[in-house]
Amino acid sequence: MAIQRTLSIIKPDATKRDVTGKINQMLETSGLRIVAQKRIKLSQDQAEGFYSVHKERPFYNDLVNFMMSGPVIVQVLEGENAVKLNRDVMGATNPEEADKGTIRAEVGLSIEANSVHGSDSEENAINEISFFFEDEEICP
Ligand code: IDP
Ligand code: MG
Repeated sequence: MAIQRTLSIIKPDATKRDVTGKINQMLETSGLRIVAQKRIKLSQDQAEGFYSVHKERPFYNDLVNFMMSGPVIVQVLEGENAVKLNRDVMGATNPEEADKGTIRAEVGLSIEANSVHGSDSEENAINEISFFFEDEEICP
């Protein structure tokens, strides 16, 4: 399996509770390197655009508002099989269903406030990374 990159977001519930270091320690310990990172407040356009695949879902408006409710950390992770590895370390969408030891099980609060986002395919990873980062902002 080749070296991949994936987009990770630390969500507002986690920046608010000052657990970004704990989350990134879990990511780094798993073998993922943070090769780009910034702390930003999402605009309405950014939050709506980023989650546009979910716009028909009943939770879309709440999700957009939640993602604008505080700062987020957007970051690019790099490593062997990074897309799936990040999803494995994150755990299931609902923290109540996430395996013990995963970020969502240890840190997540609810199915919405589940602390982290991770790209779900290599193709989406490429698109999501370019949503937030210019090539020259990525420093492997
Ligand atoms: P994922 O983040 O595990 O890929 P998705 O189904 O892509 O899960 O959903 C995107 C985000 O939308 C979730 O991480 C979560 O914050 C929110 N979400 C998903 N399902 C629900 C729900 O049933 N109620 C409220 N929020 C949800
Ligand atoms: Mg998803």
